[in-house]
Amino acid sequence: MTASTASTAASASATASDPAWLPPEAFRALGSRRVLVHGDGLLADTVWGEVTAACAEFGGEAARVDGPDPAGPYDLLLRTRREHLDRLGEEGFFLERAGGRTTVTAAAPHGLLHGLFHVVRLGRTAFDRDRQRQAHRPALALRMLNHWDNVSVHPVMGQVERGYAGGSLFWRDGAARGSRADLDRVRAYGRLLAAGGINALALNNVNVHAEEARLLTDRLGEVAGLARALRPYGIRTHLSVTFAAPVVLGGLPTADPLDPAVRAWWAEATGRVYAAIPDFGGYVVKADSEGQPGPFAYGRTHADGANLLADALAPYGGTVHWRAFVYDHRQDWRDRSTDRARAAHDHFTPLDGAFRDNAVLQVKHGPMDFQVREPVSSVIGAMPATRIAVEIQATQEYTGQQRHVCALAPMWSEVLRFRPQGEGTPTVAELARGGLVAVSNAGDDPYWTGHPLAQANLYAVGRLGWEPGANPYRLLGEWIDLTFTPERSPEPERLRAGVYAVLKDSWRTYEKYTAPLGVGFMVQPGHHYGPSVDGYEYSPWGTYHFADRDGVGVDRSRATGTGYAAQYAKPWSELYESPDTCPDELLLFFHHVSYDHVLHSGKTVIQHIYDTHFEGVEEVEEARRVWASLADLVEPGRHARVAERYEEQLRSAREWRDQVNSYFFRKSGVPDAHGRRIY
Ligand code: GCW
Repeated sequence: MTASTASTAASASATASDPAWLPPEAFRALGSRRVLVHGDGLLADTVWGEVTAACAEFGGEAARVDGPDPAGPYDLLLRTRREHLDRLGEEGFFLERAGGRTTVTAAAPHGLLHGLFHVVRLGRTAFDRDRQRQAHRPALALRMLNHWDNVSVHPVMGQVERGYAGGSLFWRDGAARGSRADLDRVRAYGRLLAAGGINALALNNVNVHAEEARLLTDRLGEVAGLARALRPYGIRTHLSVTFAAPVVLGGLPTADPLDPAVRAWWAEATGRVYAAIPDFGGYVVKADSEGQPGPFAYGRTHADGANLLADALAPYGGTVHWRAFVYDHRQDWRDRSTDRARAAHDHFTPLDGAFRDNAVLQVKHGPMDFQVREPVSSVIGAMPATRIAVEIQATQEYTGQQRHVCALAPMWSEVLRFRPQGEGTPTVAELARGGLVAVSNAGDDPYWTGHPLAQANLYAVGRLGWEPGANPYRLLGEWIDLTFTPERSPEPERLRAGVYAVLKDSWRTYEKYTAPLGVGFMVQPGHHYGPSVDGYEYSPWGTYHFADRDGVGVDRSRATGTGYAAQYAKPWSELYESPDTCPDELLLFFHHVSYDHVLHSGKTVIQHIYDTHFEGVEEVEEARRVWASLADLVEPGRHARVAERYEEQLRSAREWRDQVNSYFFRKSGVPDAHGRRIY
């Protein structure tokens, strides 16, 4: 046994950014013990760095050992044993405790890293009682973030498309961040993501502009530099690419996926990527969607397109994530037969079985576009022979843009536990063999996410990908315990309960004061913040609510509507088909009903609209009050930032309430049963 005791070690999180869910304090239980680390390679070095830093901080002792079963006194052993690979995979680990010793056994260093962070999450409880050996393995092999970052500031979208947390973590002034401090921050970001369970990240926007296209070729060095900063925490780097790359970068006359010169171009370009980044993850592609080029221009299918890239990546074990977000964004609002909700299903289900194994179809969780309430996309259960990845949106484009508190884990959890074929059949998480993908909500803001409480969403992505059946409220509690370390607070319970109270129902609160009963949109066009009930009503985007003096909602039934309800398997197709059985929260997504239609709740639609909008604002007022009451327990900077955002949330929620209520009062002429103020 070779041992070296930690004396000084640079803190792995040395950065100006907020420590988020990895404050030094979270390492106290581990760092005050005798810890042995066994394992070789980059990620084992990372584990060793974490352990030595923690021990230096809290007075423990760290030693790195050659053999997996050292003698001598220790409290925690973190070891790798290759023979468990079948059972644990690269990322899994066993945890056990006996005879006063806690042992993490992984088959590979990546598993060791996850095991380390698991011990951090457990804190003292990792050391206070015996535990039988328990295996931990991620349910979804790929847990990925997509950054919608541009290299430069885009004139309309800013640097990060739909970004609410400052500029990009990866680029500044048109060049990849390369200073020591910048790369430290990228590394710290990778560290946070790894501690939440993320293992992959696409660096750039799926809307690929000219500069970003070149990341694939002459700007590849920038990608390699960023990949180097993320690699020590087990985050594999992916790139969004343009389908037109052979034309715009290669000078070919066509990007036709069946053209041999095009295929050769992709093979060569991909070879160069792997020469520079041997563990490169693969490509993300938005094709034939909102103006991005794609295979339709050549009369080819999306399977042809995806397979072209899959074939180029296959020799290196890479994957293409091909997005299913394909719809007509230049539709005529007068045309009632075209339904955007149907589009992905109509385009892609006929192609089931036609995609290569390393071509993953990345499907947004709902059929429209990340609204606060949508049904689960019918595509997810309809393509058994295709590897599906489910895409969720951590960046709060339609859920308050990180000025409003909206903890999304409860919504994502509903999606992941939904069973597209009904009781007794696989869940969405089980069907998502291609992984869970989230659009990141992080940027170069010191709190990473603009709103400090939006960190909870970033945290939940990887945790739910790892364990989709986890209770999302437990994950909120876990995030609070790590971030706020209440056990170090003079009043742990008041702190924990207060933060929990403002997060717990925040998604439903947001739903209450915005678009009702699943109808969606009603946001201001373009930037999508704040109410505009008719903002998209006569637009080409396919997002309508059809309110008139008698009623509201979109008829998507088979019998009289667009037929979207029939794209589901039973029992959902039947349940959604009739307003009598359709769940209240999705009623206006699937049906156009009169204002006096009575919901299962016993309320009329119009009274439900009034009630929820008044309640939603009251809930924000209450949350703001609770947050204010925590001023003495929360670090002042963080407290002030959240308090300030509550002012805006409340202003905006009142605006939503008054516009939505007034709009429907004016359309329907039905007064509020409780005589409250409507304008
Ligand atoms: O939600 C919409 C956004 C676009 C985005 C698009 C997509 C990256 O408004 O900004 O483009 O979805 O998912 O491709």
